[in-house]
Amino acid sequence: MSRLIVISNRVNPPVEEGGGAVGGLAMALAAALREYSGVWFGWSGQTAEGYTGQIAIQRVGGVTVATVDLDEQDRQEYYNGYANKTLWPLFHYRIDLTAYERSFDEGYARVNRRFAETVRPLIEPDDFVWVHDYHLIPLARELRKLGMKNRIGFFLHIPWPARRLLTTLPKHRELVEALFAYDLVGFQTEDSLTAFEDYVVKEAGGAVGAEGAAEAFGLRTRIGAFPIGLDADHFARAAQSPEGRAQFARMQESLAGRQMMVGVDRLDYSKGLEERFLAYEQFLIDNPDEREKVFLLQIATPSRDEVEAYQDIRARLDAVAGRINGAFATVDWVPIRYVNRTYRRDELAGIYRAARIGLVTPLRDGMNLVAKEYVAAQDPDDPGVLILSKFAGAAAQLPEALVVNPFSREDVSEAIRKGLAMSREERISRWTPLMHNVMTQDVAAWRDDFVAALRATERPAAPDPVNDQTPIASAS
Ligand code: GDG
Repeated sequence: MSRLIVISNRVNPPVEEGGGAVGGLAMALAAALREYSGVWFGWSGQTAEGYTGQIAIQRVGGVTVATVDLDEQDRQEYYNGYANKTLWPLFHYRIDLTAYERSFDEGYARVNRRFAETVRPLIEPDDFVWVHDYHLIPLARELRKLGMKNRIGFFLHIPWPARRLLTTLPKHRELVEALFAYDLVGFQTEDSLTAFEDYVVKEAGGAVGAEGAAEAFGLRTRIGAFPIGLDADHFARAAQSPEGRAQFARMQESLAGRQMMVGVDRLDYSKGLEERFLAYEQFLIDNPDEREKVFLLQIATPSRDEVEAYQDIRARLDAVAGRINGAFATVDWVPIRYVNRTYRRDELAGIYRAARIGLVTPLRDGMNLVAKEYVAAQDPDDPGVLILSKFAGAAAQLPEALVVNPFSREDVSEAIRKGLAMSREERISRWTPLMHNVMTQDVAAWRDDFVAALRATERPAAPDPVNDQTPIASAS
């Protein structure tokens, strides 16, 4: 069987069963690599003096990983720069935070070229290559330049932005053209897929076909929506594991008869934490009777803290949480428990299970796995209520949640009130289809759908306008 070579910016498979402070991407990829034998290649997270391209190979958590160090300039221009100061904010609709700096463009191109040269010798002719996320959009083009003919797929974990936003990027055409070096380009949602098609047709003068074919720049690729899922069964069991149960019991005890709402996020401006705190404050203002009967546990794991926008959001959250607690707390009640640390995954599962409400209100999110984790961890006989932003990719799959506009304090405040008052019967009837979706559209389904679609692609050179019979139509 052909191997799967996964390439992503960071390589961090979970090191211990149930534990590890890894993100959604890491959990998903480790699950994929255990299924197909293969290699996970990427940056070690370390910097060294000058780029050497020296690969370190290890077995971690049942997965073979191959990592390289970056040099300091690469880290600043590629990782902190183009990836996290340009593409991340732009793709999350924050042009106000987007930096357009030429040195970042150069660093991005350089690291993609270096990655291609370094990983090339690890790849055998019939391997499938699966590249992940916005850090590595030009990678296939660089690999093709080195003569690689393998099938290469790309999956974007974050939203694809609207055409008018994307065109604010000086080199937007080059970025999109690079995607056409892949055989398959996957998005989280139909919404992102449609936004991409809109660019292809209206900006690049290309065309898209009903069967997921896209053509532009004299090149052709296939495109599709592949919503990512959870390692759901595993996560549901984690809530019942000894650590999960212990954490659940600890939370139950600390409730002291109150209801808990929980938020778990990387400390990122896209997650809507400030808006969430303010909406909760609105709830406390609108519902004085509910004060002291409820609290919000917000776990916010520090992230990308070398980037100023992340330092700013952290400082703002400290201030807003402090102000709300100062204004509303009593001698034995604090409205927001704000925690900047990480928990083991099984502990998180126990925390989710103890919460009456899961508050997941990003301003923009590719998918959002926390929403799915909250659902998976619930007690089927007494499940909690998921409040979910309409701007999370997950909202398209989880319509039985209380779907809110995270920019509207009133909307979120109203949903909190409704969630706290919801009968057990209604909670069960909403949770049942949510759980069905989370369990069936899991990470294995995502992986298998993507890999099957990649295997099914045939790599044409450039389209042949005379002999080509594939119907391609303009998108509306
Ligand atoms: C990107 C896209 C897309 C958080 N705190 C702790 C902890 N976490 C874990 C959560 C969850 C993961 O981090 C976060 O995943 P998300 O999906 O919410 O968000 P991103 O990190 O922004 O991921 C996103 C995802 O890629 C996958 O495609 O869904 O839209 O932005 O799993 O549980 N985990 C542990 N301790 C913590 O304290 N163990």
